[in-house]
Amino acid sequence: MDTPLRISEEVREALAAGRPVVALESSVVAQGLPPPHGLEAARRCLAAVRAGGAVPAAVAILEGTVVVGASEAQLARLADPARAPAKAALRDVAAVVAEGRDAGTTVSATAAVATHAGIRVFATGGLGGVHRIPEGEPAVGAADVSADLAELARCPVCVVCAGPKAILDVAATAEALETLGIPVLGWRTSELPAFYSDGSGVGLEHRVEDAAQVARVLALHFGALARREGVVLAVPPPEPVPREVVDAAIATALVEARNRGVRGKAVTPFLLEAVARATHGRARAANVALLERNAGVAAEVAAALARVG
Ligand code: PSU
Ligand code: MN
Repeated sequence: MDTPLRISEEVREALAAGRPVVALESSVVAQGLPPPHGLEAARRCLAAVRAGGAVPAAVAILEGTVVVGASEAQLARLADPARAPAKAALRDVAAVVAEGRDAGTTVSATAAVATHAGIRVFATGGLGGVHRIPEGEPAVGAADVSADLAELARCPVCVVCAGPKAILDVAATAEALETLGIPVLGWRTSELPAFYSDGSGVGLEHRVEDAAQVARVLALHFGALARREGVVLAVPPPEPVPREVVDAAIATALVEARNRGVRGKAVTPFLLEAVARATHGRARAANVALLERNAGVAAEVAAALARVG
């Protein structure tokens, strides 16, 4: 059987030469942001990685091939809802490939593919995690927990994000990261950011001031200590929306999701869009800005890591 992984020439050459490479996820392009914002975000992320001195390696599934280093044209195709791309978490990858479909890859799938390709740094917007239980609903059965967490626990990559998505139970997600043994570093902050906002009330013990410091921690964690858990680098959003505004919007979005019976992998894109609507686009602008910022910081970290060796 042919390997379904296709690494672009530029990414392959950079990896072979030990030059910095940053993986990018694509579910945010395909499902996380509606047109034209998905493609705009993708373009800005690609440019930010290059400006930071690294080669972007956008991961996507196109006609059943897992592409590492997707081009802008390929990402444009994913951003077109008329083509109905799938949302591929890691568990969906084999089936989507077998079906020959297109898919955006979530954090879990992208972390696994990046690890397979030998890429150590990866940028996204917000991490998936433990979902909230809507008010009035019994806390029975398994909670909705993103596969991002379990997969990150077995992929030695540094995920640069603005913390867990604010639509989640951020404190519970922080606890889950601790249980899984996933280190969390605060980028010039001692508080876990919550995606749209710079604060969550959850303190962070390990604060880093620059990329060289992150690279030293990564070299110790993945190298000297030979750990396989990923590392979260939490970067505060550059255009934060005040927490009261976000919280009110999320409360509305959760009720809307429950009333419409939204379930499974549709929950996260639905909530993000509902929050964007309830904040008159403010949350969406914050989302795109933080994606770009995270891509830029990831490039700096990849460059510093390439220097450490
Ligand atoms: N970051 C964003 N927007 C997104 C996502 C991340 O700014 O839409 C995506 C990521 O791909 C993440 C996914 O893995 O949302 C989580 O989805 P779920 O909660 O269904 O696991
Ligand atoms: Mn889920």
